[in-house]
Amino acid sequence: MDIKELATHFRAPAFPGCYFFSFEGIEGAGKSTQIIKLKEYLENKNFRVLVLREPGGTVFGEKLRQAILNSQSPIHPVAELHLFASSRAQLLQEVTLKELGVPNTVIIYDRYIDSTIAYQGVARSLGIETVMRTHLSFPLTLTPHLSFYLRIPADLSHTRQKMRNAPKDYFEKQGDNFYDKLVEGYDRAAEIFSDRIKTINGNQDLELVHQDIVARVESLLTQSQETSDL
Ligand code: Z5A
Repeated sequence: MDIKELATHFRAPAFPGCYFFSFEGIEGAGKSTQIIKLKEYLENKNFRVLVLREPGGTVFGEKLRQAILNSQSPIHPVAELHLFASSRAQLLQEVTLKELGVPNTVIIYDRYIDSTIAYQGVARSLGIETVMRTHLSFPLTLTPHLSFYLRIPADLSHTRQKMRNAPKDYFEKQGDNFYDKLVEGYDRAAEIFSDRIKTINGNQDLELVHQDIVARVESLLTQSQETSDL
């Protein structure tokens, strides 16, 4: 099976009137900032919005998050891959699938499988195919309806990290080359899942970033409404 064929095994969950979105990008791309703004926008449209983060979102997932982000010794890339996939499977089963059963719900993930493609698949050199094969069992075959990839160059990520002046976690200690590979990884993911992933310029005023995201969301909502009216 080649990568394009592997991609056909992934699909968005079918809960009419409910939506699953994810935000992607390297550190400092603006994910948290834009998630807050989109949540507010959707709540004003009377959606019930839940924000979940990866890794994490469940008791089990938060323990895995601490294990990796606070690790003082190197973790094998294969161990990283399975750790992120474990946290994801648990979050999908324990929270996401259950909550999407409640009418008018939007689930927003702060990172999802495209982070695994970029970080473990490309930057850690495991290969995109390996990452996708690890996700071939349900519920890991579920994808968001839309993923917003906030694209910024590696040097802007460093500038924003410096401005924040917080202690560096496990991945933030990696060198410049690692960040260039991450950008390459996200670009590859956006090519493979071109229908789902919307690449947004994260290097513009945050209101303009928000408007770009809202335009994509509105287009999906209109399309879904037209389909349900048929
Ligand atoms: N990881 C992995 O390896 N594999 C996986 O499968 C998954 C994750 C799921 C989780 O990190 C780590 O796990 C992550 C990848 C790895 N690597 N690291 N580190 P995390 O959740 O702790 O951190 P993060 O996701 O990278 O969050 P972040 O660093 O906070 O970035 P952000 O949420 O994208 O950015 P932000 O907080 O919204 O903005 C950063 C700053 O920039 C802030 O001061 C903003 O005010 C400013 N900002 C934002 N937008 C703009 C614009 N447009 N203009 C100017 N300034 C802006």
